[in-house]
Amino acid sequence: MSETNMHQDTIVSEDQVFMSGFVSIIGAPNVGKSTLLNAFLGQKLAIVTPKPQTTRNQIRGIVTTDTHQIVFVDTPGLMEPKYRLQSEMVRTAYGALRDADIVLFIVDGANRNVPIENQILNRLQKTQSSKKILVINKVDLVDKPTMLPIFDEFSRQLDFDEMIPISAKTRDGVDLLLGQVKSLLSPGPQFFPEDQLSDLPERFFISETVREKIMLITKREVPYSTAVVVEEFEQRQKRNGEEILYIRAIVYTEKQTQKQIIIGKAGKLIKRIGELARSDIERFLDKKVFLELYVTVKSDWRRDVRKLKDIGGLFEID
Ligand SMILES: Nc1nc2c(ncn2[C@@H]2O[C@H](COP(=O)(O)OP(=O)(O)OP(=O)(O)O)[C@@H](O)[C@H]2O)c(=O)[nH]1
Ligand SMILES: [Mg+2]
Repeated sequence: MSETNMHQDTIVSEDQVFMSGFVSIIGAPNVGKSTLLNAFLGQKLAIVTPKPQTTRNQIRGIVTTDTHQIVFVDTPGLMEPKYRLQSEMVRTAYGALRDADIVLFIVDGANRNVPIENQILNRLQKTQSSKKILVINKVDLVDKPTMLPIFDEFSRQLDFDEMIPISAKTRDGVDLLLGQVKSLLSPGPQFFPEDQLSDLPERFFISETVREKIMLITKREVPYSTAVVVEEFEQRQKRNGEEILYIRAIVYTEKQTQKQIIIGKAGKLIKRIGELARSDIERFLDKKVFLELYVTVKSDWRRDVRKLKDIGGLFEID
């Protein structure tokens, strides 16, 4: 905590100082990081699918009360990168360690990924400035006693501030974990207004929602070769005076065959993707939405830095 920050601390009452901090959620792909972010927020902010490598960016979700503000940072799953998009995802994930006051290291208790876990432990051993919590997730899928050796194993490798078994899906242990996070916070300022849920623009959540539906519906390489960019986003008035949010989004694929798969026979699949996404977007924004989707090919965009910059989302690539 810097001197300047200390001066901005808000006194909540005579004996209570406002507490705040950045809490990064890291782990291997598919361990439940985004599910946990959503569980903390009590609403869906980050997309979730059963497929690994769903999240591609840092996604900040903010929890504010009278006494504290926690900025949770969801990150892409860590892996051995094979192409540029993946190496940007890894960079993005480890980048979230830099500013973290607390790190939540999430491990899937039902499906271990030891090589990546060891790599993360290695990084955490060098990240001395942040507090660390080991979170074993998906305990709804395993017998609790089988967790004990896992905690033992990790505690021998790193001195965690806390260790906890949870189920992000059923919320079992999530409030306990939130309590642990709060108890590790330091005095600090309120970084964001109290009613702000995230610092990302609405168009990011719109494109992510479309991408989620594509990831859920398509198979093999298609989910990984797809990116979505919102091109137009404007409030319009229909002839009957009704307000509607008009959204035009482009779905990028790498190959003509992938484009055909996403469009589907007689445009059936893209229609279904559009319907599912529209209903989620309407719920998220609490507005009536008209969503128009176009599918186009941008060959090898995942491997091409320039193309990645244009359509890869929020990466800052140099
Ligand atoms: N049974 C069970 N499933 C869970 C739990 N938490 C998450 N899942 C499921 O695990 C899958 C992956 O969840 P995500 O939240 O997308 O995982 P992630 O770590 O964000 O994955 P990436 O973004 O790909 O790195 C989804 O099918 C979730 O429903 C849990 O506590 N129990
Ligand atoms: Mg995720």
